[in-house]
Amino acid sequence: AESMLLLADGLASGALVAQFEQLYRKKPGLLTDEAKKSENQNKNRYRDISPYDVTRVILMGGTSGDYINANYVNMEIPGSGIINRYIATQGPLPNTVVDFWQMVVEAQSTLVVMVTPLVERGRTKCHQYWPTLLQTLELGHLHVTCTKEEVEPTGSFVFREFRLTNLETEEERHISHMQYLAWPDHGVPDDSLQFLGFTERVRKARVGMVEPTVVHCSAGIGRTGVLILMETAMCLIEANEPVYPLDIVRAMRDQRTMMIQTASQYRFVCESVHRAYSEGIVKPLPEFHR
Ligand code: PTR
Ligand code: PTR
Repeated sequence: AESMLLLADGLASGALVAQFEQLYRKKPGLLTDEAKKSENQNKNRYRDISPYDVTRVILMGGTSGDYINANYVNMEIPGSGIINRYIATQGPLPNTVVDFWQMVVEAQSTLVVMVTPLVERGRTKCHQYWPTLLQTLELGHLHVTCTKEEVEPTGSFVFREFRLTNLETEEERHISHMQYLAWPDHGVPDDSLQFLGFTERVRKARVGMVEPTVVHCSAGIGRTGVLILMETAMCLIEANEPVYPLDIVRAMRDQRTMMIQTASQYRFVCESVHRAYSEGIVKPLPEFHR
């Protein structure tokens, strides 16, 4: 409750955003050497967005080498014993689609959250790495079939189900896909209630999940960071723990560079956290009442 007053004050005075702007974007001392290697350069969507070496996802069965532009991001919820595990990554490129699915398989992920449309203002933000409904995308030994597709009545999100078959191991997996559409890069969602509704859906789907959830946008830093901060804050509110957004940003940036890209994204997510709490959209769970 006290942290929410601080949050409201910080938003009103502008101090919150000022602190955000002071924070390092990339954690000092962490290297990104793998991303810069000549054989990996065409696997990066943006030249200026490279994963730290220490937290990068290392592929065992990559198409050419072990590199993908992705980091493990673990967010601890003190007092609850919960650690939310994510893989934050860029939107796949045509030449990284197979590696992307290989990563999903190796991480045993069952949920992929996408916070970008495929195209914005005529520019491609992400390659369509999945097949259309009832079609199968054949990627060597991995076959991906889209078994379900549902657009929310508001048109802001789409839910899909994929069946992933590994012909080598004869294993079959089911993967949920949640895509938020109404959110341009460098910008904020059109509607904070819809964004809260989407994050709630993601969180409900994740309850009890130990495998990492794959989260991506185009670069895998801005919108991906906003979503992870929001979900972390929701879990903190439920655990009756204080929410200090800047600490959350720091924890994220210690694991992937530049998480949450702009001051307006930070302001938006802080306002959404405050709204979720003050309007009772997320409440402390009875077991955490002190
Ligand atoms: N060099 C690009 C730019 O600054 O425009 C990198 C970039 C692209 C950074 C998109 C962030 C972006 O947004 P998001 O991480 O939300 O896809
Ligand atoms: N234990 C308190 C009660 O039920 O009376 C609830 C409470 C707990 C109120 C913590 C505020 C708390 O502080 P904060 O939300 O800032 O962690």
